[in-house]
Amino acid sequence: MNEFKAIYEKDGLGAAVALVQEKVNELHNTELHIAVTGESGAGKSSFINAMRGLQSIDQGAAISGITETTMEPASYSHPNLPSVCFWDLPGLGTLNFQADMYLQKMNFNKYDFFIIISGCRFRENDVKLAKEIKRLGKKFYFVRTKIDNDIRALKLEGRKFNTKEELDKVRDYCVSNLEKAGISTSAIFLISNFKINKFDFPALKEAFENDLDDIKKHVFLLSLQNTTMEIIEKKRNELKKQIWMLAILSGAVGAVPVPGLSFACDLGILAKTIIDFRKHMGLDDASLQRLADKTGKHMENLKEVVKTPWLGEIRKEFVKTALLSSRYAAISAAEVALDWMPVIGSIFGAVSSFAVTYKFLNDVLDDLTDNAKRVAKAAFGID
Ligand SMILES: Nc1nc2c(ncn2[C@@H]2O[C@H](COP(=O)(O)OP(=O)(O)OP(=O)(O)O)[C@@H](O)[C@H]2O)c(=O)[nH]1
Ligand SMILES: [Mg+2]
Repeated sequence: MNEFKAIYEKDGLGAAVALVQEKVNELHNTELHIAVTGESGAGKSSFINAMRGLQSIDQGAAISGITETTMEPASYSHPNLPSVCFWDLPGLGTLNFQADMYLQKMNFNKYDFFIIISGCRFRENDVKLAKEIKRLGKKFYFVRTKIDNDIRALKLEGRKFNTKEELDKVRDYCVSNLEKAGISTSAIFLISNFKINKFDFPALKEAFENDLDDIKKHVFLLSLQNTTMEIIEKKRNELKKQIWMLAILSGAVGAVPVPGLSFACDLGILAKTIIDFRKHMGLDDASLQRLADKTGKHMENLKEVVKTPWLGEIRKEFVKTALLSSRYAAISAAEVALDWMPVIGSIFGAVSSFAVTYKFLNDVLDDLTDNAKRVAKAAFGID
């Protein structure tokens, strides 16, 4: 907003709006590339599917359980957010390269960070790779999959055990293996690819989030599946950050008076925004279907809890009708009550278009968020 104001004062409204458009484009176009490497059978494909909210039987899923002998990185983009891409890299051992040569072949520079996966213990190759990644200035995470198997085995043995203590044992074992091979780190995440809310999976997602810069973090958060209320809230906050910019664009770019509305706005931008928000909140049909498949629920049962008017095709006419409702008829700048409203007011003169669309998009987002929470509750049984 400060930048917007400064440019406005220096170069006028056109330049300031162009800046907003540029920022919005940047948010939409920023790519995130995550490399996943590890020996055959370590759980790379399963991990990539878990992060994309897919099952291995879904269309477009990475095939798991089959030893693939591809020598090239294979890319899997996120079903809702194609700018987020996971790369399945053949293990260093499979290719018999030195770590530096391997990384060069794998187009090292492309990735934002690396995940080194093992289904049992980390070996010399994992360490060689980690050291080279570090030397080249990128980040990596060690992820130990199949922890559910370790816990299940203890149960089958009929032993009494404390899960946390057992996890710590596995962790210590991994740490000491890595130390022996020459790298000291305590950041090892123990996960099950089939239980994305358990063990260290939530901590792993949080580590990614914290290590990314603002824009990449934004994209990463939006790519997460709605498995906890906290994730849904985080998504809401990320989307909220865009609203003032979208309200400016809808009021300023090619804003023509809409017959029946007392102000000019671009209904197309608003309709597109609602469709985007709905997708990010996992409420479009395709997302609901994937969730139903993954959680073994019936699609109808998930749809039952969705009570938003923003279903099906979002037509401009429908957006207009919503804007005409009494709720927005007499909205004032004071109601929007933002610190920077005076700036917007001074720029747009009549603030009505901005204030109404700003409030409107916030209401839509809040409504979609509430629905997303109900769906998560129905799907995962969480509160
Ligand atoms: N129990 C359990 N099984 C897992 C987990 N992750 C993967 N598996 C199983 O381990 C096997 C190998 O998993 P994949 O995801 O195919 O492993 P990959 O690393 O992609 O293997 P390649 O493609 O051959 O390199 C499959 O049968 C998976 O179902 C996990 O976290 N827990
Ligand atoms: Mg695989």
